[in-house]
Amino acid sequence: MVVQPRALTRPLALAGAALGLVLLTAAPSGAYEVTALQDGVTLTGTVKFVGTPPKLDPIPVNKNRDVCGEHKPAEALVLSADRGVKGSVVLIEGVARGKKAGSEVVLDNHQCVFVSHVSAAALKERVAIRNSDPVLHNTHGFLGTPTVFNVALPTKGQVIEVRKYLKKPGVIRVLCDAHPHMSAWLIVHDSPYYAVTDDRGAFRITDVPPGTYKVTMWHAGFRARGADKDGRVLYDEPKTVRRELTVAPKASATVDFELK
Ligand SMILES: [Cu+2]
Repeated sequence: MVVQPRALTRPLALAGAALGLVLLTAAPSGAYEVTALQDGVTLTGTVKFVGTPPKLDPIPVNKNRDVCGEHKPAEALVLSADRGVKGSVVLIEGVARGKKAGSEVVLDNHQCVFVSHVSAAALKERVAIRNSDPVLHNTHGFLGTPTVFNVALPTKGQVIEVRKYLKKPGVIRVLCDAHPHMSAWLIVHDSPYYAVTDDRGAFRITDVPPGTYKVTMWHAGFRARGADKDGRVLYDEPKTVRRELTVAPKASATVDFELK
């Protein structure tokens, strides 16, 4: 497949998000249906880093330093002692029917960072943005170049539901218009068959209907490429690795990925 990124009218990181979007929505996406599952299988695996990881500098804070502090750690690449990769997203492609979506996803503005740095949700799953800080955050999501949601959260404890804005699957780049040091990713999938890797680089997807699937691992770009005019750190394009997987009834299944 030849991927033709659109004109780079946004910073490099956003152009990268556009590219990720093209890759992740390539599978046919009919409407997902919830059905009773009899032979659901649990898929587990890990994402491990291979090679020399880049050293990422802390990101300077340029506003509300009294509340936010001076710097925040870069979260584009976070590895465990044995090189498990945190914050990779694993997606089973093309699952037309199966389990119910999970509970809601909350993207929290907490101590002036997004928690979590990487989240995933199924279409129609409840997704909310929260502000846990006593300062204004303005959470702005982009699907490629267009805005998907743009919500001001001036008040501590405020929660705004954004599910209604999530109309198609893809990779949403989440920024804070008030704080250039803040960034996150929200991957919206066409089914509930997704997971985000934990601190050890492990993931688990339950109740997978038996079948043969493509499984995609996505990770945000993590090689720093300077900063834009607002001081926002830019990274290279997101990486995707795709594997084919056959899930047999009443078996367990494993798929491991490498990130380079
Ligand atoms: Cu903010």
